[in-house]
Amino acid sequence: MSQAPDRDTYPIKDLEELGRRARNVLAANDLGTMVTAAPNLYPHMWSWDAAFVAAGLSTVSVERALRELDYLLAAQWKSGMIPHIVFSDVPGYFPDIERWGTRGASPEGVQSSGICQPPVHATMLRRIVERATAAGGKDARLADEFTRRTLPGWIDWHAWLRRARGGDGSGLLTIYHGWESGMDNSPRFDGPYSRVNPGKMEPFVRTDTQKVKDHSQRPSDEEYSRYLWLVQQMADVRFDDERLPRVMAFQVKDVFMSAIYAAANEDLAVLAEQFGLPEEAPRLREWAREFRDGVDATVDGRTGLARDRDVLTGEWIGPPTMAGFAPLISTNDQALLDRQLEVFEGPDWTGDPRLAFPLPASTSTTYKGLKPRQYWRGPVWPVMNWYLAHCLRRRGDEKRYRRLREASLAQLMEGHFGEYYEPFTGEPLGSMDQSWTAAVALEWLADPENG
Ligand code: 9WN
Repeated sequence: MSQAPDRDTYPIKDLEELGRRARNVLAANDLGTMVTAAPNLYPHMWSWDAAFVAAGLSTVSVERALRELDYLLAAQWKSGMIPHIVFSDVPGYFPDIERWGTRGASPEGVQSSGICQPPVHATMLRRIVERATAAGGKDARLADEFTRRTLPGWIDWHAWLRRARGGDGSGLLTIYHGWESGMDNSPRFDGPYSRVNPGKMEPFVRTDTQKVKDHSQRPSDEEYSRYLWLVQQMADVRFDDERLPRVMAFQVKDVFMSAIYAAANEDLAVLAEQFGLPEEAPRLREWAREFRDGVDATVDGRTGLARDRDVLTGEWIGPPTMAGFAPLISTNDQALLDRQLEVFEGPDWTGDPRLAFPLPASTSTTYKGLKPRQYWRGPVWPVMNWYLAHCLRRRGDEKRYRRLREASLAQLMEGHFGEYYEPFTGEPLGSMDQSWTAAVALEWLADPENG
């Protein structure tokens, strides 16, 4: 099938059934304190997953959605960093808290990893607040109280990103680990990782490959040894922000994360104005401008795609991955936006007639290094489809939002809520019942007009 079926293709009862199953997935993954990222493979809270999960939860319960964000924010480090994992008591994920060496680094009673993930939180909070405000009554009151109380924490998070990762005037955030991008083994990072040479470290046993039986769907052992080496490098300097630039063997200017940050600063500025901290808005808008410009400046005129940069070699990063569409998230330049949309809908991306559904794959489907079943090297990630569509809709592009919605619903209708999907066959891969996939299904199902 090369065209997404029209909305009318689905009897309303099938859509209701999809929604019922998505709500069940979130309920089953809910430990009460947190909704784990996936039932088996990821039994903890992940930072950007939690933000998307909260948006999905808010279609069911605004109160539960806000609790999710509260739980994440309670793990914020003194520096302002929001860690990428907040650990539950459920065993079975590696690297665990011992391997991270972060015991005591988080607030009392919380255990976390020592790196961050893309800052989608303010954008998702704004989404939840809008939904709650439209609902009125108790939901609106809860959202008002929550936003006023937590705004300083979210602003500290953004200030940390600017200070610790983006204060060099480039308008781009630095990551010290591929995990920070959320797109762990994307071909974007092949060059930088090829220069990471693991030294002496404790042996380790992976748990992910015990859970995902087809190992070709996960990163390789060689990739994992580099991931673990970087964790050790950070632990050796006690995750000290000042020392990381001097010791880390992996340092990349992440263009996708920078665009997310630019957009989230705009959203945070709006929230600050509405909920009692208007004096913060100008500096948030200034960061938005700085990073929007930083992202725009990375675009390769030949391909129309934005690029990451390897800080250690100064080189631009070439492979055509979905990170190249960072300007769709953040740019204000109409000509650039038009060019990006042309590429996005062209034969190397959603216009590839071989696709099961016209959705963006994590790596261009015509790229020679494409691995259609392997994680961030080719599969389609439902959560990214929704996020990009949300950004387009924010610009008023309802037509493209709906197109992506139709294709996404067609993809999700098979009902497993896969972590990612094979682009040509539509087969669900990785973890099943992945929370953020269920969450975005609920978002798609929420009334597209009134959202
Ligand atoms: C490492 C939880 C996370 C997502 C990431 C995704 C994957 C972890 C892993 O799962 O990463 O952080 O163990 O593979 O790449 O985006 O947040 O769903």
